[in-house]
Amino acid sequence: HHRRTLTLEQRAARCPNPAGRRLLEIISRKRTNLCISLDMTDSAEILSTARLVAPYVCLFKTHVDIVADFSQDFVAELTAIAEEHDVLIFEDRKFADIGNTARLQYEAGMYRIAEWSHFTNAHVVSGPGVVDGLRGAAERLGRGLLLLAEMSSAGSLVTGPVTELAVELAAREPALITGLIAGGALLPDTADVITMSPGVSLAGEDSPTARPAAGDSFGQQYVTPRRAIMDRGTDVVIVGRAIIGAADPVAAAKLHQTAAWQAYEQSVAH
Ligand code: 6AU
Repeated sequence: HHRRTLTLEQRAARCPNPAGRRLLEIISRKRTNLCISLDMTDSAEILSTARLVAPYVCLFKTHVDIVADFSQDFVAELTAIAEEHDVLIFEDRKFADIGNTARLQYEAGMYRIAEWSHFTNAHVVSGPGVVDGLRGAAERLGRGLLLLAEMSSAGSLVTGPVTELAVELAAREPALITGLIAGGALLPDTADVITMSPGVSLAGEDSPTARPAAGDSFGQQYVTPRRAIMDRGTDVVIVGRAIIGAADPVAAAKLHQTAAWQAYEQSVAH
């Protein structure tokens, strides 16, 4: 089992990034380390699902470029739901260009991601300049950056030197790079970096009970919250279709929250 040395409260108190600190406080207060991936294309559907699952999650993850009827009113509404329920927002934009283009994509265009998203993520395949492109708005607005250090999809090339660069940048500057997207912890909890893992489902490949749905037809691969959190040491599990595609999304959210929180608590108990 992965070893944690700090409590959530200790991690929150020393977290050098404002969005990261708020997230750790929410996780501890609401007893949930579940991030819901709201991968739906209709804004009304996203908002109604967000309202239903809000009590059970710490983070709403969006892909605004798949929303057919995107508007700033949609963002305002999602923000209101998030504030009412003590949830933060993570736009899963996966910036990957040169720094200057990433800067414009983050701050401008019709989405204006930096204005409303507490967290966003970036690939480091183009080198560390992408972080410098995102830095200005992130520091001005107190946002947190998450770097992709590993991916959940089969055949991923986010490995080796790409993983190493993401880990090195996060370890060097946790005040800006508040987290890593990875299958498990790549740094000790004293590094002040929050790990978030996608590719999680109660029907993951190691599920003892569910008939394993170990992936989808596009190369996605799933493990259970328990494996991601207890065995691999991740902090936050990102769950999409196992909740939003369930017959009863609220029941599925509760089940994933409970499993993920129990796994977290067991991995801090000494
Ligand atoms: O639970 P799912 O498979 O329905 O959705 C997983 C979500 C999707 C992906 O775009 C995202 O997680 N994701 C990411 C992220 C969060 O950056 C990285 C990755 O390696 N795999 C992955 O699935 O919205």
